[in-house]
Amino acid sequence: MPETTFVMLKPDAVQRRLVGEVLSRLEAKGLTLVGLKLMQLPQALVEEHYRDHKGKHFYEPLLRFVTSGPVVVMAVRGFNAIQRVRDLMGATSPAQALPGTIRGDFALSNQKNLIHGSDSPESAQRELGLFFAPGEILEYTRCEAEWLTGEGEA
Ligand code: 3AN
Repeated sequence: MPETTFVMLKPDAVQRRLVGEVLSRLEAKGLTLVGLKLMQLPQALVEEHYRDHKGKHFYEPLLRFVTSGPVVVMAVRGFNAIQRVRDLMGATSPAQALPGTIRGDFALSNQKNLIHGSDSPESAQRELGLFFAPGEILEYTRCEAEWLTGEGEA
């Protein structure tokens, strides 16, 4: 099913100049970029984004980390995009993230694990709405679409 998911490249990805590397992995997998911004996130937005983690031991440090520098936020579209981005990301912990995944290849800690991707259609919708205004997510047809997808896929 075609889906749009929310992806954030956290401050460590920007500081370590891994934005291009991560973006090219998403593009190489056939996913389509339909929204993109560099942002310095306000505290309130990060609190809302991570509201499910409130009270966990890593919550306050996570807020400090994610507001410590610019992040890149993206809307990424494609067939089963939510799960495909999660597969490309790898496990939360770098100790468990498999080689070949973004975190498996580059992440160094549970906190500084480079990338966030929505984990369900409900969170994708909620998170896209938090970070993108109406009109900032674009619809367009990729010229090579028919060569990268099978019948019934997008
Ligand atoms: P994921 O991003 O893999 O879906 P979540 O949603 O469980 O992981 O956690 C959200 C973010 O909180 C993670 N990306 C990471 O930055 C941070 N985090 C999660 N677990 C830990 C932990 N045990 N210690 C420090 N930070 C953590």
